Amino acid sequence: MSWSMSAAVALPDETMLGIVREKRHFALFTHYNPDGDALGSLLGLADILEHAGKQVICYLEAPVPAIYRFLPGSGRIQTDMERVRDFLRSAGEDGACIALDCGDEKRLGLYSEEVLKYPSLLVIDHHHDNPGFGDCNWISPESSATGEMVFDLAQALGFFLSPQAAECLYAAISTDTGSFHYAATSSHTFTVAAELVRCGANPAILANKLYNNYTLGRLRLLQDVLSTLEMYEKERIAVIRVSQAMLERTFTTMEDIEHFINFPRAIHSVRVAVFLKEREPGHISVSLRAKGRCDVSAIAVHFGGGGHKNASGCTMRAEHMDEVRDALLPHLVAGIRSHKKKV
Ligand SMILES: [Mn+2]
Repeated sequence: MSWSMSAAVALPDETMLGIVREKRHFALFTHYNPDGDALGSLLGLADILEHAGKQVICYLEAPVPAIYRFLPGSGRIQTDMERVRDFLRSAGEDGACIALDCGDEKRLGLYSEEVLKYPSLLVIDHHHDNPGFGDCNWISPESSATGEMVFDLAQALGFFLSPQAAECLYAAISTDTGSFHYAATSSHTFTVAAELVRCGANPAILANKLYNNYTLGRLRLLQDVLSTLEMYEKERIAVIRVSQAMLERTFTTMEDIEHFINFPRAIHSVRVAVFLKEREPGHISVSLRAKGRCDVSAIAVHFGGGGHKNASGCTMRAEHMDEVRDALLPHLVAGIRSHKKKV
């Protein structure tokens, strides 16, 4: 056995490095319903670019979810697209847009078409099925999180990493790897995490802010959600659900369900965990999390969604959540069985 460098990861090409080095105005975007990786990579990159002397604007179509408001810089995020338009207009040729953690252009949300039309759009993402919808694309499915890629980008350019940026990127990686548990966690992920800690990210403080942050209402909501647990296929498929009535009863919102899917996924026999969410009556969103090699992104794509092989989602129209479950089950069973045969 020998000491070796970190696992091979795709680094940004010279075109992307050149654009980030030379342009001086950047509008940063991430996906709607942002998670820790979306927000952490957005705010981390904003901080890094500003320390490199650039002007930066960050856009989200809705306010930052409460549990991520502790991230340094979260208060700076614009929800007014007109401000972004002004920024890009005054930047002229010196401006670029960057889409972070967006598996496809639809994930940009309300203004995706407008962002796509912008003459200089960079895409930085780790979703394996990203079509490369930008003018310059860096897609690295080997990376555990977009936050990990932002670190690699900063390092490739020799840009300074402040303690605030380190915190944002550490939060991005910690959340997208399920605290360094998921399959995409590589030796490089730990190398990056170690560097982030060296630059000022505090793992214990961040773990408390990210995971040990429940309100009483949120714990009561978890009680309600776990009481819906259903098991199928010899306890290899677990299904939980959340309804609008549960949110009302516990004075919580959909933001409070973050990470709940890890509970059914934690059952030793479970290969796929399913979370059904009643966004509004007749409008059900689905999260799928696989343990092992069942490809749940293929199932999500079949129903008009997308994501990673072991973490994906889609949205369906149905009167009742039972209908959504019944539509999904045959695909989940087939997914688990097809994998078994290959082994
Ligand atoms: Mn991500």
